[in-house]
Amino acid sequence: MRRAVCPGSFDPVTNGHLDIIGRASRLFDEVIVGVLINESKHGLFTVDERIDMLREVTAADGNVRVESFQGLLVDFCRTQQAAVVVRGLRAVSDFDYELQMAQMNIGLAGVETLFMPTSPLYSFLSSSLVKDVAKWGGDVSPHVPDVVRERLRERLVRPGS
Ligand code: COD
Repeated sequence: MRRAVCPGSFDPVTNGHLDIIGRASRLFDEVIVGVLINESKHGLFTVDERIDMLREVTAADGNVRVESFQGLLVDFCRTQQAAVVVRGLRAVSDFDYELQMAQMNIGLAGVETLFMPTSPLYSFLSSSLVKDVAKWGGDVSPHVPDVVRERLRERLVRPGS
């Protein structure tokens, strides 16, 4: 079985992430979305909340599974029996960091990285920007699924606003 891992923080999942996950799911028999548990970085959503949202919005893709992981990505790939990592590239600015990670991962464990170009619709989109826009009451509905927009509203609504 050809399996790939789509790893990330997904704090929260955006339409840009979903575009990459959906396209990967058409190339591989199974895609495992790996949500990093990062104890040194406090996110807006807990890992369990991110997983809930991801599971809900990928439920229609029959071959996508969502799991959390801690530690090295290559170790997670080994436990999932996946030899490939899929990463989205938005711009040249993503490339330096992504190349370093890809080369480290192949050196550590022979795990290959497949880079997928973002859809032009989402090339500017990131979880951080979405959170910032939502925090100040901007409309994020073109950028995230409805369930995420609603969770952002609940989490970021300010008393009196
Ligand atoms: N369009 C297309 N792709 C997008 C978009 C968009 N608008 N937005 C995000 N993406 C892609 C990203 O490029 C990435 O491929 C994926 O979606 C997830 O993005 P993020 O931002 O949620 O995830 P990151 O970049 O924070 O994930 C970093 C990892 C968790 C993969 C990394 O820190 C890691 O592997 N950590 C584990 C420890 C480890 O192994 N360290 C050594 C690495 S060499």
